[in-house]
Amino acid sequence: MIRFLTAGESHGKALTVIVDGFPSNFELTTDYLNLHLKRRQIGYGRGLRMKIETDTAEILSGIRLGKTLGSPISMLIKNKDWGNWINIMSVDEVSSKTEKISIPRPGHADLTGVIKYGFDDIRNSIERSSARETAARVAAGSVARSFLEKFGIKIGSFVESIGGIYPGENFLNSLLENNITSKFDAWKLSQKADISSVRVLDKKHEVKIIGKIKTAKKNGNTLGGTMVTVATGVPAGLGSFVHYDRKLSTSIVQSIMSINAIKGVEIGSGFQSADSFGSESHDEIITKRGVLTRRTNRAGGIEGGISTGLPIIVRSAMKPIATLMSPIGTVDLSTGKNILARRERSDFVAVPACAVITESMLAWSLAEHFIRKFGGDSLEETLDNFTSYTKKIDSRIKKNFRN
Ligand code: EPS
Repeated sequence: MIRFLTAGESHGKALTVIVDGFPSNFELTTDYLNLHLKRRQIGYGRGLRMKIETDTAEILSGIRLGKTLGSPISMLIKNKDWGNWINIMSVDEVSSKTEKISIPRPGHADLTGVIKYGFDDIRNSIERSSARETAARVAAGSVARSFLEKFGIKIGSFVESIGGIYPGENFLNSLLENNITSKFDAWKLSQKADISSVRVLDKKHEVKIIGKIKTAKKNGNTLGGTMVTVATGVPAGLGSFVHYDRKLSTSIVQSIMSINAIKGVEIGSGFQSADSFGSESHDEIITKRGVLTRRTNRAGGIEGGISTGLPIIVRSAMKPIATLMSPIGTVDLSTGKNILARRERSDFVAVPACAVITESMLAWSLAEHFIRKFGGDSLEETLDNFTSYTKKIDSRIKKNFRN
């Protein structure tokens, strides 16, 4: 089984992550990790912190001469901003007084954190609950992603809406209503989205969204949005229906839901399918050039918790960032009195960056099920297992049913 563990506070010295369980001999470069870390920093509407940081991963172990060793891969991402927080974030006690925060922001982990951990300073909640931690997740997810690419599995995403502004023509509908298996490479989708400052696919849509973000900023407000994350080249047969925790869908939804500020995740046509007739929500099974496939992909590439071989389509909703420059009401824990919430440097919108994080988390879930199915200690062994399985899918069905 693969696993990863991140550590680090938002304004501490660095984030660290250990990734374990991947086979040896697959290529992984620092440049590849840094490309995705950089993508996580992008987007119109982000705050000042992203101007300070240039996130790069230093690989400390697990890779030699550009290839994985099969041993744990550990990585370090320095927080440049730590230089401004040395006293406040000191590991050892300091003689200078550090200001204690007693005013929780609604919507953040400020209050739940102090209740749960018995803190006397909200700073202790803020640090680890910050979305800064997702930089470490992108590093981990990029290891998974690089591995999956060796098998032709590609991942991409785009922003579907910000602040309730949707595109005139929603590409999500084409993904759900067509079978685009062979032609489509999800990474190309990301490359197109990355050109836009809010990671949408259409210029007119971008202009409208930027207008709305400007209004939010002017009013000291924040916005959320929805994202679509796609994986192509995923073979049929990942996941299982035999147990709740073996379903591919279970793992994907958990992974995406774990990202800061995510409040909704659906696979395929999700909530919309609840409003449709069965005949409108399922994907007819057909043969294309002698191969079994589906006419549409409303299931989002998963049936019965198992991948169908069609693109995996995940849609997720991010709530607006909790820190408001024109704050809403809260209670000062030191006085018990009603007061407006504290301002803390933050982003106005982080949906474009969040979409990049969903790519990493989707990669992780797919790699988890991929390695569970195909195993192998080296890339060559995994490739052998993968090829022998995928090559025979159709002939096996014919043999089982037609003899
Ligand atoms: C983030 C770093 C944080 C925030 C943001 C994401 O940095 P700072 O707190 O120093 O400004 O910009 O986190 C939040 C919006 C949040 O609510 O936690 C990052 O690296 O992505």
